[in-house]
Order: sequence, then structure tokens, then C-alpha cells
Amino acid sequence: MAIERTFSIIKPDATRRNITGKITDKLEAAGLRVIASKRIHMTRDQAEGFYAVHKERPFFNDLVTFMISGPVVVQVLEGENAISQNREVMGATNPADAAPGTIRAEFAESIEANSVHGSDGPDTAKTEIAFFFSDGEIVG
Ligand code: IDP
Ligand code: MG
Repeated sequence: MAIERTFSIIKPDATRRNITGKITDKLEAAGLRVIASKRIHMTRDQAEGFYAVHKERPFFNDLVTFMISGPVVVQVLEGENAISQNREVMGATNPADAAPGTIRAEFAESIEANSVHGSDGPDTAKTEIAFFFSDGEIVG
């Protein structure tokens, strides 16, 4: 098994409800280690850049507006198979489809306000980490 790094966002619906600790607890219980973390309020430009891959999707504008509606916590997570492990503990995009015990099953409000983001593969993990963190901010 490989030690990997992945990128996570605790989204504005979760910071608003003051459950960043509860979500981080789920990540840590799943064997993921928080090796970088900061609370930021994204600009529209940043959110549009981060989600550029979804630019053609019908929900893009609403998603960007949601992501800048409040602060978020961006994190780098490290652990065995961190990318798939994080996706597993996050649960399905739509909380209605998320497996019991997952973050989205327990905390998400809707398919949009679904509490967490997680990278979907090694290439996106690398790009997304570099989008928000410099090497010196990551302490493994
Ligand atoms: P993921 O976060 O599970 O990887 P993606 O398909 O990459 O899901 O979508 C990115 C984000 O866009 C989702 O987490 C969610 O916030 C939002 N989103 C996805 N599908 C919909 C939708 O059908 N309506 C509204 N928002 C959506
Ligand atoms: Mg995605």
C-alpha cells in the first residue's frame, strides 16, 4: 500500500454550522493525517479557477457562489491510499446516495452543500494541493 497525499476542503455549509472538528475527526478516524490546514475565504476568481474543470456544468455558477458564501478549511491529508480512502469516508456526492457513517451521509445538507471536497485522482491531488499550499506549509 502506498502513502499518498490528497487535498480536502471543508465547505462553507460546515464552517457555518461549526462542525469542522467533527469532520476532521472522521478523516482522522479513517486513518488520514492532516499535514497542512488553513481557514480561508476564497475569492470568486480562486473558486472559479479551482472548479474550472466544471465550467461547462449547469451548476457551475451556483457552486462557485456557494463556495465563496463563507470561509472554508483547506487541508492536505496523508495516509495509505489517501485519495481513495478520503473519497470513501466522504461518501457519494449526493448525500441521499451516501453510505451510512460517511461524512456526507451524516453532515451534508444537499448535493451542492455537501460539506467536503476531495481530490478524485493522483493528478488532481497534486494540482489541487499546489493551488492552495506552498511546500513550506506542508509538514508531514
Ligand atoms: P465530488 O465533490 O463528489 O467530486 P463533483 O461531481 O466533482 O463531485 O462535483 C463538484 C461539486 O459540485 C460537488 O461536490 C457539489 O458541491 C457540486 N455538485 C455536483 N453535482 C451537482 C448537482 O447536480 N447540483 C448542484 N451541485 C452539484
Ligand atoms: Mg470532484
